[in-house]
Amino acid sequence: MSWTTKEIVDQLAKVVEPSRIKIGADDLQFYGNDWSNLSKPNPCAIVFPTSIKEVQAIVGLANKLNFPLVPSGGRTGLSGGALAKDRELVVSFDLMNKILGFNKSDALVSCQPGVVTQVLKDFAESKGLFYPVDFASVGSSQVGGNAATNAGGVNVLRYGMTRDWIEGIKVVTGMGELLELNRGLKKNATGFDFRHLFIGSEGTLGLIVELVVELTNPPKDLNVMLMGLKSIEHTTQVLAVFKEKLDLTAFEFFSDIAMKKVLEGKKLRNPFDHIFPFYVLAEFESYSEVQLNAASESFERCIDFGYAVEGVVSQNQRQARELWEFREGITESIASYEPFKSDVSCRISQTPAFLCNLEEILNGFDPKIEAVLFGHLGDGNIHINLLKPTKMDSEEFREVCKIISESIFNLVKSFGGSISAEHGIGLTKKPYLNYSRSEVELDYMRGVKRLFDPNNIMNPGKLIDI
Ligand code: 2HG
Ligand code: ZN
Repeated sequence: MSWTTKEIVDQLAKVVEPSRIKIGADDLQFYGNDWSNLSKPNPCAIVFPTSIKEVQAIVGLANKLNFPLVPSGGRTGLSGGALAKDRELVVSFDLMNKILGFNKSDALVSCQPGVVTQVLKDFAESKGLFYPVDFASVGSSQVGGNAATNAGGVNVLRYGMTRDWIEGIKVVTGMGELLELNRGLKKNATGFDFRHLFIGSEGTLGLIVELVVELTNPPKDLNVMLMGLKSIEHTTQVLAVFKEKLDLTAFEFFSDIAMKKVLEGKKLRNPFDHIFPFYVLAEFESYSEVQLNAASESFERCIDFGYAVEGVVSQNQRQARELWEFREGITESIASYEPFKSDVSCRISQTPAFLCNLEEILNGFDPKIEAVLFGHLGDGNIHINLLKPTKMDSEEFREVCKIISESIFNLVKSFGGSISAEHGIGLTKKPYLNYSRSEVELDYMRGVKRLFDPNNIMNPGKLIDI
């Protein structure tokens, strides 16, 4: 980029109030980074637009002067998708954070991209409705970022991913045009649905500037059951038994190391007398005796078949939240180990075989590197976090992890799975995209990128190069 920061800021100040352009070192560090903490952020400036017109003007300038943009929401991503490391201009949506409208009979809410996920969830609740996409970072992630990354989380088994709740979006393309896609329509058979190209595109095609989000009825009386198991294959067997009789809202699993780290990190009390090799957490609605009976019958069957050894079930909402802490506290509890993260998926029916192969692969590597397995088993999504041994140098650790993760990706490929179930490709998975997408598909992806962003100013270097 041949332009200096001053030149860019001077031009920007003609289209956005100067007080909404930041170049202080702390701001550059803060807004230029995401939770991947992959490398040192180095943006040229941060701009905070307040309207679609301003976003279009910023994109217009970026095209004219040829400087790259990085869209920025809550920056809770784990793949470096929102990392600005090459003097990009960060476009933060923090100030475009309004709920714009709500229609009860459509159950649709229109909002700006900077609305924090929890705010949308609370808004839905205030209307007697429910926004079902849920994950640990809902308190800071933003709806625009969720759409750009097609965020998943713990309720996908029942409710699907973010994509399934977006009934319309307005986007500013890489060329600065405004597209209004699908306009909240439930049915629309008019050809290519561009909305779905932008959802999950990680900001590489354009900027999402408004959304129409669908809400639904809230689930009733959620109950949570946590079970201790002897082996990895039992996790999927318990899932099969529970799915037969219950409409599950979540089905999660985690390993003994995960449990140990959470007990330590969160100072929680072990609900069992000892540590089991694996745990599963099942969440289900229990609005009548029927579901409660089905849950206890399923549990008893699991005990009889030897799939589960012990279990505890929540008696009220507080206990349900406490049981969730064992699962939701994992990421935070292992953060200090510089975890090397994988986030893979395969078909649900193939998870038993996949997990057994995965265990074999992991057993073949340095036992000093602890592998924490957990994830959303009910939708086939497995998180693998490799932990850095205290005595190992960070550089060496990352090199070993790359070798391990290539073996994992080969396994994923052999199962026709995905190298990123929900965290996205960003920078971290970009070199491996061909493990999940064919060369022909990648060519078409490049073609789509060129179509919407011919000057390659939209989050360049992420997801795919053109
Ligand atoms: C979760 O499921 C998140 O808790 C984070 O997707 C997973 O830390 C991870 O690898
Ligand atoms: Zn997850």
